[in-house]
Amino acid sequence: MPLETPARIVRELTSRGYNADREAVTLLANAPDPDGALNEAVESAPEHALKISVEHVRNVLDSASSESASSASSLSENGDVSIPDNTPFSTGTKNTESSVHEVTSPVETEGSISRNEALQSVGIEGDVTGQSTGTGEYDDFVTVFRDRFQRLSGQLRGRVNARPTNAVASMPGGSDAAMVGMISDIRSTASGHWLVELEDTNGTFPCLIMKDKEFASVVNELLLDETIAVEGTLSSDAGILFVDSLHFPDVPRTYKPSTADRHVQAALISDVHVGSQEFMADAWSRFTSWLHTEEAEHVEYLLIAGDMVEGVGIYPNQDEELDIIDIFEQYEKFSEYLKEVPGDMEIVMIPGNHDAVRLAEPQPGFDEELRDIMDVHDARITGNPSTVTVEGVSVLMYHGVSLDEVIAEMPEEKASYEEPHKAMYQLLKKRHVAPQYGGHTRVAPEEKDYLVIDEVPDIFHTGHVHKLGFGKYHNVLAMNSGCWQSQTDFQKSVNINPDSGFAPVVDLDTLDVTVHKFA
Ligand code: D5M
Ligand code: FE
Ligand code: ZN
Repeated sequence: MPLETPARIVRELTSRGYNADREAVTLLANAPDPDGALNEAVESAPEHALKISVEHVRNVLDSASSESASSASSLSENGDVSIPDNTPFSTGTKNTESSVHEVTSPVETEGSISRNEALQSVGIEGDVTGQSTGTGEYDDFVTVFRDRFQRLSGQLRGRVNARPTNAVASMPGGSDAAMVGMISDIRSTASGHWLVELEDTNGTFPCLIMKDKEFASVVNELLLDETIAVEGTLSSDAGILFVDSLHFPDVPRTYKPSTADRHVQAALISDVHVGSQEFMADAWSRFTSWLHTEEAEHVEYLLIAGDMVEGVGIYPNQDEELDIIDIFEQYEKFSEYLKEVPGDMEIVMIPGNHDAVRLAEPQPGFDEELRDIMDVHDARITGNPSTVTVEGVSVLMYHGVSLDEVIAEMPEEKASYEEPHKAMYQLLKKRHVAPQYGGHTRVAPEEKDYLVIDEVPDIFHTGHVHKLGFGKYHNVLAMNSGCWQSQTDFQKSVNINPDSGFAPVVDLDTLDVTVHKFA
């Protein structure tokens, strides 16, 4: 009897329009006649069933064992299975808490495994879907900036004895003073010092950071529009503040992340790009078949941080690399791939810049038409960004378009494509997922700024730059999750080497990471 790979069974079921419990797939795979059992399970499934359940398969198997059914084995054309290679290897990602292993061939599953769906819990906050009020008028921009400033300055005010810019302007020359403001300009002076203009709701005030100050190197991490606090001494005419210290809203160093009460794991992925010629279907199927194995039994959550599909008209000449040119067909295909994920896992997904929602952030979750296409798995669909609380662990999910900008603006050691998690640290430090306005990242004005990081998350999950990198920033796990698309022509032309086919898995009880490679 050949061993059947669960992946092949899942694919067969998927092609016939069914999703299946992992346990059901395992039972089918281990049946004496898997094809016969699968055929019978499908034929006897209730008319409107979307999912083949484990009870259903048991019934089929029970009756088969008494009748001794048999049928031609159309499923066993590549029925050989090999054990995953657990040899650790390096991906260049430095993190002592992580281990990496490679799964390059279909994986075997033994016995039945099922996840206890009753223990799973997912909560969502900060989702703009259905809440968007912005009309794009000038007033909306004023409102959203005021909201941003109020909330971020609130985080800083307790730490310095700040006064409004107009009050500082009327203080006697030489006084000590502190201010909280948004950066409206950064210039270097003729003598190599830095002039940073801060703006609050009362006006603006120029602040000078001397090049020989210990903290002067912090200037290269400042972005326009971010909110900071400064302390220093006023010039004799009270026209400028000489800065002695500078503060970001930041994450407290002593932040204690919450963890789950049981051993349960979440796979964090992004940038699937179905519809692109470079979408790695084989790696994806190896991943989803692995999810059906015992080794993945604790992986109960799958978080997808945007770019489900390749989309159309996203970048110039993108159409030359499209495998599927119709956007709806891309989502239909994506949902086929989603069906391969065990039915007893919870999926949460947000859109990215390739998805068919508005490009400006915050991006609402998919509309009804796309939800209908993707409802094969009861996935939770929420906006970009959103805070998703999984068994008590809060995960800030954000696609990551602003990372390109942070990486472009900052020196290599502070943010780079090789270490995308460091660019994420900058966003945590600024407590805003897209601090700089008017650049690459399009921002839609709303009544409140959904892009402010009000509460410190336990995990920060982004994608977009197609590089895998993770690390801890003040105990917050920052994870940028790679992609499922091999190098595109554009990426070749600019020397971007994507990390494709990786699934980082986080232990929600410890926040430790294991990276699994499927390509
Ligand atoms: O983009 C993946 C990464 O590649 C992200 O860092 C942007 C960059 N990228 C990809 N294509 C282009 C083009 N055509 N212009 C500029 N930057 C690009 P993603 O949007 O997730 O595919
Ligand atoms: Fe992408
Ligand atoms: Zn993207």
